[in-house]
Amino acid sequence: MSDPVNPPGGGTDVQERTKPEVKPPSMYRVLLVNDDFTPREFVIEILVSIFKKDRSEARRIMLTAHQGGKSVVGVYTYDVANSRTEKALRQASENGYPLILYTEEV
Ligand code: TYC
Repeated sequence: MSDPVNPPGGGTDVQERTKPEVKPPSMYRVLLVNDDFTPREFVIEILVSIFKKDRSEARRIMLTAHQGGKSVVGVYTYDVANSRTEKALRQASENGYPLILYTEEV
């Protein structure tokens, strides 16, 4: 009978890893939704101040949502996506605007 602790052949082989030990973190997409009331400039300001976009990129993201209904703001880790989205929603609501952003797993 073979001994599982000291297998025939010496048992010195190292088992090759088939899976990485640590999974990369799941990533989350933040989406911006168009509405008829939030001013364009307010949307741009949110994208610049909270999502660290430069003005021309912020304007492009805003216009994509304005024209097509929604736009991808960016892809972030769970914590960054959710904290920035919550901050943006809070600022919009504090200013009386119905702006919607949401996150989804990539
Ligand atoms: N549609 C808005 C307006 O005409 C501007 C706007 C753009 C609002 C993008 C939200 O996600 C948005 N004032």
